[in-house]
Amino acid sequence: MNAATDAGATVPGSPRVAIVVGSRSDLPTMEAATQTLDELGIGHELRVISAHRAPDLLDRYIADAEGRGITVFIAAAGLAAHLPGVIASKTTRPVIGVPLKGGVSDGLDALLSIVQMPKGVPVATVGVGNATNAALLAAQILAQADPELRARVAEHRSRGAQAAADDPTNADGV
Ligand code: RP5
Repeated sequence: MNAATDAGATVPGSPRVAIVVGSRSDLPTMEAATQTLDELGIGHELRVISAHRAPDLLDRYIADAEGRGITVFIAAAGLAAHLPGVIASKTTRPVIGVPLKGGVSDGLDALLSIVQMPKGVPVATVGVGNATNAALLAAQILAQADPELRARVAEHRSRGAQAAADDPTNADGV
C-alpha cells in the first residue's frame, strides 16, 4: 500500500476506470471499451475476475482499486452475469454493466440478470455487447468534474453526428 492508497486519493495519471470481465472469452467484445477510453484519453485497467470462480480475489481487487483512485467500474459478463451486481454490492462508485451474448437466450438472460438489481444497489446497464456505450457513459460520469474531459466527450459526440451527416445516403443535402 502506498501513500496515495492510504489517503484514498487519485494518483495523477493513474487509471480512473476499471473494466472487469468474468472470463477471457469476454475480452474481444470489450475491446471497443478500451479503444473508446483510449480515444478520450481516460486511463483504464482491465481484469479478468469471475464473481463465481474467484469471489475472494474480486473482493480484494475492488478494495484495492478504490484505494488507487478507480472512480467507475465497467463490469461485463454473460450467462448468470452476476459480476456487475456483485461489484455494485461492494462499492459506492458507479458500476456500468455490460450484458454479453451467449447462453440459451444469447444475451437476453445476462441483460435481465444485470438490469434487475434490487432497490438500493444500482447498476447502470447498457445494451447487450455495447462496450462502446459503457465507455462513453463512464466518460460522461468522469467529465462532470473534469471540464477538459467534458470538452473531449462533446467533441467525440460531434464527430459521431458529423459522420452520420456525411453518410452518402444523406447526400441530398438535407
Ligand atoms: C460468464 O460466463 C463470463 O462472463 C462469460 O461471458 C461466460 C462464459 O465464460 P467461459 O465459460 O467462456 O469462461 O461468467
